[in-house]
Amino acid sequence: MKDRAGRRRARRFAIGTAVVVALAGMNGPWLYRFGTEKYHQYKINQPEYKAANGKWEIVEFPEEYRQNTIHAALLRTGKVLLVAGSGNNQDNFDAKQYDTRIWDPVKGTIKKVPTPTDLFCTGHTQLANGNLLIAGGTKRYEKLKGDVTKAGGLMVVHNENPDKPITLPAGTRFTGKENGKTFVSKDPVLVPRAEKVFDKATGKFLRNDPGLGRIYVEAEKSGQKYATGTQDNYTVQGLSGADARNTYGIAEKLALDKKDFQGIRDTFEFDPVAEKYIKVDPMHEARWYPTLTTLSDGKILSVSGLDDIGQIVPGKNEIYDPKTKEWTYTEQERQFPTYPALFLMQNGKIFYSGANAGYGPDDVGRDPGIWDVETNKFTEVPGMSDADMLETANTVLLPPAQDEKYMVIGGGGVGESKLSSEKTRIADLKADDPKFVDGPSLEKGTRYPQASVLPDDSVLVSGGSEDYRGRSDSNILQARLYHPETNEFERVADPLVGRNYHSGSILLPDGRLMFFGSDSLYADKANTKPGKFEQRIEIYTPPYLYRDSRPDLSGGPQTIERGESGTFTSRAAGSVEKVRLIRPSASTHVTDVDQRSIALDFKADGDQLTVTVPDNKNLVQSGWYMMFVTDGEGTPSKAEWVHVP
Ligand SMILES: [Cu+2]
Repeated sequence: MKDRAGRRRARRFAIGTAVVVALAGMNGPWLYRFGTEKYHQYKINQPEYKAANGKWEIVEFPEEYRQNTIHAALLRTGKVLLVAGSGNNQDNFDAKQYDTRIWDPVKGTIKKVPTPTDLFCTGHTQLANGNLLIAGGTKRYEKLKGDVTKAGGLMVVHNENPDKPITLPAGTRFTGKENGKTFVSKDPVLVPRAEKVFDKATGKFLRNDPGLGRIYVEAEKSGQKYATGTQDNYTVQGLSGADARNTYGIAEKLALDKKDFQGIRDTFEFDPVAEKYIKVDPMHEARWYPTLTTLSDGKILSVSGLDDIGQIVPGKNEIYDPKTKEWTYTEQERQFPTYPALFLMQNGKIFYSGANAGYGPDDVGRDPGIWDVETNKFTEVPGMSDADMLETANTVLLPPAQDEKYMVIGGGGVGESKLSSEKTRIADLKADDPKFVDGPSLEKGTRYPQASVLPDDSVLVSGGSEDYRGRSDSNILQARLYHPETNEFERVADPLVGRNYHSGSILLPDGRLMFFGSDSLYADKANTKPGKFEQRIEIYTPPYLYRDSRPDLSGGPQTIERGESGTFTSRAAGSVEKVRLIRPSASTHVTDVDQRSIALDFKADGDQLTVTVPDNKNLVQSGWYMMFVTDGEGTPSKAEWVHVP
C-alpha cells in the first residue's frame, strides 16, 4: 500500500545520488562553491524531478499592487479576486485604506478595484449567476488589555412590555442600581417587545418573556475606578412612565478587559464582468468571520461571526435570497464558533466538520455533525480524533463529491494554544451511521494547512505551521498529494514560502494552484520581533503538467442544465477517463466551503465527448463550474467554463 510513496522516494533519492556522484568525479574548488542550496536548486529544476514532484514558483506583484490578501476567489472570467480590506493592519484601518485586486493568472495582469468598506474578515460564496456574495467585515480592530482605557462591555437591555418594541439611541446612559456607576451606549439598539407565554395545556397566561437587545457600553471617563466587579441591574436614563418600568439593563462586570474585533452588516455582490462591488441589503446581524453556505434552494445561509460589539453572534443565523437580495432570520437558533466549516449535503442538510477559525466559547457548537436547518435537529458525527484541536483545521469534500467523504486536516487547540494535530480524519456520510476514522497522518502537528482539490481527484495539502500563527519559526515547508482511492499521502516538492494564519489556496482553470497570504505573529524564532504579512503569491504546478501532452477540450455549450447533456470536442476523447465539474473556490482562513469536484458520466465518439450533468441540485448547486477532462495517465485538460442554471 505504500508502494507509490515508496517508489517516489526511491526515485528522488536516485536522482540525487546520480548528481552527487557526477560532481564527486570532477573534484576541484568548483565543487565546494556548489553548495547545498545550489544543488537543491539544480535538483528541483530537473525535468524528472518536476514530473514526479511538481514545481513551486513565487509571483511578486509590482510594489504598488501588493497587499495583505486575506480572501481569494476564482471568478468565472478566470481571473482571481484578491481581497485585503484593511488587511489586518491597524494603520490601514485608521487611514480607511481598503484594498482589492483582480489578477489574471494567465496574462499576469493586475488591477486595483475600489473597495467600498473594510472587507477584512468578511464571508463569501459563489452565487448561481457567477457573482460572488460578500457579507460582513470589520467595524473596529481589537484592543488588547493594557490598551483599553475606559471600562466597558456588553449591556443586555430587557423590554418587559409585550405591546411594543423600544429603541434606545446612541448615547443612552445606564446607571447601576447597586454600584451607582454610569455607562454610555455607543450605538442605537432596537429591543423587541416581550413575548407572552401561555401554558400549553390550559392556555393560562404564565408570564412575559422580555425582549432582549445587546449593546456595547463604556464608562464616561478613563480609569480603573469606573470599572465594576460583578453583575448589576441598570436603570435606563431618559425614560419615563411605563417605559421606565418596563426597560432595564443587565450587565456582567464592565472592566478594562481586551476588546475583540467588531463586525459589520454590509453585503455586496461582486460582479466579475463589471469588476465592481454592488451594494445589496445588509445582514440583520453584524458579522466578523461569518461562513456563507449555499442551501438546497439556492439561497445563502450566513452563520456565526463576531457582532458589532465584538461578541460571538449567539446563534442568530440568516438567509440571503439572491432574487430579492434581502436577508431573513432562520426560525431557530444554533450557535457555532467563527468561520465554521459548513457544507451542503446531497440530502439538503448541512454537514459541520467541527473545523472553525477560532472565536467563541470552547464548549458551544464545537462537535461535528449533520444539521437540518429547517427543523434545527443536529445529529453528531462521532469518532473525531484530536477533537479539541479543530480550530484552524481545513475541511475538504474529497473528490468525487458523489462519494460524500469529508476529510478534516490538522488543526490546533482553542485560542492561542501551542497544541496542533498531525491527524487527518475522514467521515463517509453515505454510511448508515457516519463516523470519523483516521486517515494518513501528516509529519507534524499542523494548524492552517492549505488544501485544494485537483482535476485528477487528488488533493494537494501543504503549508501551515505547528504553533499558533507560526510562532517559534514553526512554518511547515511541506506538500503532499492525497489520493482518495488508496487513502495515502504522497510527498511532493516543498513550497518556497511558509504560510500560516490568513492563508489559502485556489485551483486555477489551467490546472495549477495558487497560494496566498500568511500572517506570522513574529518574525524570529525567539518570538521577539513582530511578524510581517506575506504578500507574495505562489503557484504550484502539479506533476501532471510536466508530461508530454495534455488532452484538449473545446466547443461545448456554455450552459448545461442538471440532468442534461452537452457535447464537447477533444482529439483525446477516446482516452478520457474522468470528467469533472469543479466549483470555483472562495477561500479565507483555510476555509473554503465552495470547492467541490463532481464526476460526470460521459460517452466518447470519435473526437466528440458527450457529458451528462447529474440531476441532484444539492450535489450540483446552480452556478459556474470548471469542466476538466483527464486522460488515462491522469493528465487533465485546461478547463472549459460551464454554467449550470
Ligand atoms: Cu483572521
